[in-house]
Amino acid sequence: MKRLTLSLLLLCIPLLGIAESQEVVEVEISGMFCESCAHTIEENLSKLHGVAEVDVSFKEKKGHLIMDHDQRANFEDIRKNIRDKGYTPGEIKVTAQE
Ligand SMILES: [Cu+2]
Repeated sequence: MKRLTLSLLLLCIPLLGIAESQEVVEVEISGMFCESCAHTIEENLSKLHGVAEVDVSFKEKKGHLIMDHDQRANFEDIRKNIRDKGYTPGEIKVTAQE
């Protein structure tokens, strides 16, 4: 029983590590005129290397990217990815190291 508890603890340590080191990036996006624009950008951003999750809000005119464990966002790649779909990226900032 004691051994099982220890194994569980050891399993949890790397999981906590992942949770702490995930970077969240916020990017302003202009040029969207409907929900489907947001969806298009979202899909394209999700193809970027190291991106775990993407959420683009048409209302907020912003996108949020959660990076994979130990991956840092490349702002230039994000800008290029958005421009490739015909939209205009604005300010990009890291909002959290989750
Ligand atoms: Cu649209």
